[in-house]
Amino acid sequence: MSRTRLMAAALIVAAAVAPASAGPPAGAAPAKPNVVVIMVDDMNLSALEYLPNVRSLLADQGTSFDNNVVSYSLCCPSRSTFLTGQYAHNHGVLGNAPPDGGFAKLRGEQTLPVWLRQAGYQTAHVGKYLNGYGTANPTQVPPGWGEWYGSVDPSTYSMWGYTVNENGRLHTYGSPAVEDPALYQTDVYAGKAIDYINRKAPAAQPFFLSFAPLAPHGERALDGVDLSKRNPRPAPRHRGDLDSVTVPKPPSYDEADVSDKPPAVRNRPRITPAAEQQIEARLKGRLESLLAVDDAVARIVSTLRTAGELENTAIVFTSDNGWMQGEHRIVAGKIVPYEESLRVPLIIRGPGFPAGKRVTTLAANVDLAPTILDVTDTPAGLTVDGRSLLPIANDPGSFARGIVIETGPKESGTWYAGLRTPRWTYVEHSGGARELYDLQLDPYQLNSVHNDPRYAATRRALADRLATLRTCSGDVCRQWTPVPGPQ
Ligand SMILES: [Ca+2]
Ligand SMILES: [Ca+2]
Repeated sequence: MSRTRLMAAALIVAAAVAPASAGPPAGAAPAKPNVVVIMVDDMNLSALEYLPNVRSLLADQGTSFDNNVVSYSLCCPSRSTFLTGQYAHNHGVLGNAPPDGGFAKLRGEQTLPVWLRQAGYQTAHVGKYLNGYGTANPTQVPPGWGEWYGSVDPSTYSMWGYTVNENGRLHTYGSPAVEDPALYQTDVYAGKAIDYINRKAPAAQPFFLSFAPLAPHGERALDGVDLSKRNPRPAPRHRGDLDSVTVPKPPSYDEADVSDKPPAVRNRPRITPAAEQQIEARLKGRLESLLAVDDAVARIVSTLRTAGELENTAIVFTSDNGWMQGEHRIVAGKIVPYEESLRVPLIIRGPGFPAGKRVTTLAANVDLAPTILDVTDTPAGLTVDGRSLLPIANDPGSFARGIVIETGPKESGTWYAGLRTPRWTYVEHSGGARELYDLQLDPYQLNSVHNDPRYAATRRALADRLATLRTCSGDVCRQWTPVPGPQ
């Protein structure tokens, strides 16, 4: 028998056993929703106002978690929390680089894409993954990803000249110094995301797409160079669009009295005009780079709509950590236990998330995986520390909880562990410094009350809760006993 006739015979057999219709049988559960996670890098909450598509297509059509924090405000630990639903003290990725952290530190066999794939999802990742990815083996595809377009470090940190592992084959887009509009990182990634959606939408099988552009994170090669240059560089079409922005100056900007703060802040100089210029230059690069992300959001939503998948797709928009720009005299950076570093946007549009709703209930990045698992009816492969935000989106209530805020490892010499609750930020620093802010009375964290006798009972109670929660796992992380206010 010829090969063609063999195949024809096989097709006849397959047709005989296949059901007459591809649709679900009557009474079957509705198709599982697709999930698209858009995770930007180092975006602080205040940048949201510059992203009209994120606001109109995601926030207005979905649920905004306005009080959302990350537990460890640094790329690799935070992204590992997204992938596991665990605090850093459980997933063990305690930094961006070996030996404490980095790509190699995460146990990839137990992560969200693995669980979703086991539950019948098609999966894909586009863009930045865990720090250090590709340095040891640039063609490696981490477990769980059916399609893989991961940027290889350190080229990840360049808007041009980045190398992408495309399902095992390396492709470099342009070169760092040539600003070819067609090869701008965010746009190229968006093209891959859209192509994936278009290819996967017709299938009955749902998909999980992780989309992770570098913006608004700085480009490594530009750090410390000519301040007239944007860092990161925006797409050429957006350069200058936000040239008129000025540095926001909340009451915590260039904090005048830092006597309440630990030495790391107390020893910082006031912000000079030159430092303010640096902050402003960085701000323009950051915000203008985000405009391409905003365009990508519009393209992704439009593609889902055209494909008929928009109403059955949960779209998550968030950042791995926040960003300081002059608050408490910190000119640039993250990792610190202050609101601008801890708080990031979290918007979820999709089935079960009410349109235009704003939720002030405390949420955190440990909730991302539990929420996605809930939405997709998928079991976790390990003990998660967060909780699903799906019920909270529908019935926020005002339940109290304490989110662990932490850095590490303890061996590093400089670390902190603390709690962020709806009302309090309490921090225990290595070296003995303490901070306690009453966010209800002092939302800008101008006056740490850790030594104020009226707050002694509050501080004792928070220290007691932290002693349990700093090593918590699973249910223990979700338990909370109320803390007394000032006496
Ligand atoms: Ca980051
Ligand atoms: Ca102060």
